[in-house]
Amino acid sequence: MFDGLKDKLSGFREDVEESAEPEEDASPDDEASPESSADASDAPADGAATEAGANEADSDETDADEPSTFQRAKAFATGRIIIEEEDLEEPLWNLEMALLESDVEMSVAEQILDSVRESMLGESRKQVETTGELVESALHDALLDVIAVGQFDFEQRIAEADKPVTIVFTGVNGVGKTTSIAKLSEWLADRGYSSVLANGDTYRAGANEQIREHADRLGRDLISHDQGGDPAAVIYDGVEYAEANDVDVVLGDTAGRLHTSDDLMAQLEKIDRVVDPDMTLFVDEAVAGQDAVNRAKEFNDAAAIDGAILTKADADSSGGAAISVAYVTGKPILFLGTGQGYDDITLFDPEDLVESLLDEE
Ligand SMILES: Nc1nc2c(ncn2[C@@H]2O[C@H](COP(=O)(O)OP(=O)(O)OP(=O)(O)O)[C@@H](O)[C@H]2O)c(=O)[nH]1
Ligand SMILES: [Mg+2]
Repeated sequence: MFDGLKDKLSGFREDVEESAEPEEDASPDDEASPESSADASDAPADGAATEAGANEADSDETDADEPSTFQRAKAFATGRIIIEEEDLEEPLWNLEMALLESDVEMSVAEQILDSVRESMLGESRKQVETTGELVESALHDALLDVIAVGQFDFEQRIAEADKPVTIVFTGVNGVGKTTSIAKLSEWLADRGYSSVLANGDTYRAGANEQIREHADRLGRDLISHDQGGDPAAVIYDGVEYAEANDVDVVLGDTAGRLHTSDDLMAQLEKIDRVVDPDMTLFVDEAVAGQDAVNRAKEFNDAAAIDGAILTKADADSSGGAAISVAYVTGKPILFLGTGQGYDDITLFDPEDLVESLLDEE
């Protein structure tokens, strides 16, 4: 999962290490040991002079903000590294390219770059024990900031909500909505919550049979109407059924649609009006990368979503959608689909994702 992106992030660390660590000839051994040399303070500042030299009036070339070669060499001798803006220029450029190639959305890539730059340079130029550690913590924080946008505790929300909790699933065709409903029903059962499936996909031939198969296999009840019926009415019936039978959660499926198909989007509005669901979850496939990010934004604009499920993460190496969706929509990714089995669903944990992306192994 997300291996391509992982490799690219570790490329950034190597880039910075390469450009930040002093060249051989800048090591203190090659300088005339300036720290202890009495002569050094008398020597005219030549742009790479001693600390004393740098304080003298003739210090035009030793910009107070710029660490001198001596400072860098001294830092190096004590096992520390000074990161300069110019050290980051090329690595940051490469990082930006890597993120964009991995389908990270442009504004998200820029945000990551800005915060990496800021935390690596700080208010003053930073001295760090190792460049690798600095890169790691800068990337960690930058990624977490964008990935964790809007996160809330899904299980806690289910636990605290009045029952039944109604959740409607939307998205384009074939991304895994119905499969995710079946998986989520199982996920909820594992945590002690009962659920009923309601098939609001009255559009596609065979949709009833498909979800019926899942319901039978899982031993769940299914509410469905004939093909061509009103999706809002089916989900409404699902809610009534849940109320009458003390079922905790109603999982309402819908037909795949494009945000541009007006009549189908109008159906979603009707579901909103008639059922007033507690949550609308947008489902898309991680492998769709940038397309998934754009669709999440479009769906959220057309009919506000509360969160997203990214399916087929098991087949995605880019990771761009997983990184971008929350930042772009302001709504969190709540689950990752990681395979075709009922257990192949994982609660999305931004911290876990960041750690696995930065994991060296
Ligand atoms: N590898 C993998 N396959 C998945 C995952 N989730 C769903 N699938 C597969 O994706 C295909 C489509 O899944 P569906 O659940 O039918 O998708 P849908 O969004 O309901 O499709 P429509 O109802 O036609 O719009 C099926 O073959 C699923 O097994 C996942 O997390 N990983
Ligand atoms: Mg379906």
